[in-house]
Amino acid sequence: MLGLEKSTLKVDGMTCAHCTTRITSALNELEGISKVKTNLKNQTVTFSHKKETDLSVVENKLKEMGYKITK
Ligand SMILES: [Cu+2]
Repeated sequence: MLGLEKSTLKVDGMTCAHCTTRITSALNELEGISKVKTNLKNQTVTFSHKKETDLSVVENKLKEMGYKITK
């Protein structure tokens, strides 16, 4: 889709397939966040969003779920 940006966050504490499934569905529910993909090996989460989307909603959601953003 036009005008979408892609961001990747490094997430600490993502240890198994259960975590990745949980994170993927939780972030996909967030307003303005789409195409969430997790990479367990690299401990990253990648997603698409509009330029103006405030990414702190993603960071806060992950923190709330007990994960840490390491950048
Ligand atoms: Cu897990």
